[in-house]
Amino acid sequence: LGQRGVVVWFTGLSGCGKSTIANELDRLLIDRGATCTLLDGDNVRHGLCAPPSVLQEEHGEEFAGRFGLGFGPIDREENIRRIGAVTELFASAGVIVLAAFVSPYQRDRDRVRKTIESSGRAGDFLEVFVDTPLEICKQRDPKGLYQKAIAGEIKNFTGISDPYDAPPSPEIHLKWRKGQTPHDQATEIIREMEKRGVL
Ligand code: GGZ
Repeated sequence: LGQRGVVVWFTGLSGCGKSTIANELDRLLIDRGATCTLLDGDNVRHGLCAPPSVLQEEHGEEFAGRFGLGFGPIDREENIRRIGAVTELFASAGVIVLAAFVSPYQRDRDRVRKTIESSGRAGDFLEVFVDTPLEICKQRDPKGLYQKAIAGEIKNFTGISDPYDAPPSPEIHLKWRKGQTPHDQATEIIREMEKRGVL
């Protein structure tokens, strides 16, 4: 029997640990011989959803304006829609997709869930809420973005000047605990995947 395609969708504030946990999970899954892929802001925002510089030079500002995405509400919606479509393609090819995006709006996450589940893949969308308190994310502030957002230099910043809808019923709820490592959290996800029979 081939591997089952599944979408593990991480959501949470900037700095909550989504990408770190997803990277750790990716490593653990590869060790088990799984075929998986990881999508996050670092690769997608600079590729699929970036104002493409080469085409921008060729076609002028209009191109970036029409197809490059920022962080306004409609841009985020389109960002998540594109990513959702890509995760569906991977899942239907039997790949385990790890998607780590702030994805702050419940409506957008639900739409991705529907996209996956309505293509005959009930149970193949696992929403992982990386529930790290805003105060901790602010303290970490690895890129100095919170500081800038608080100073008003970045607009529409999730948790500061833009809302975050906490998922009411995620498949996996990773509550922050002092001293817990990304490895512990990734292991918790593996256990839950096994329990649900997707691994
Ligand atoms: C939230 C922002 C913003 C604003 C730039 N709001 O911690 P990071 O840096 O590496 O992760 C954040 C990333 C968010 O991109 P996503 O594609 O995940 O967002 S969404 O799902 O909402 O479309 C952060 C950085 O980009 N960043 N500006 N205004 N995060």
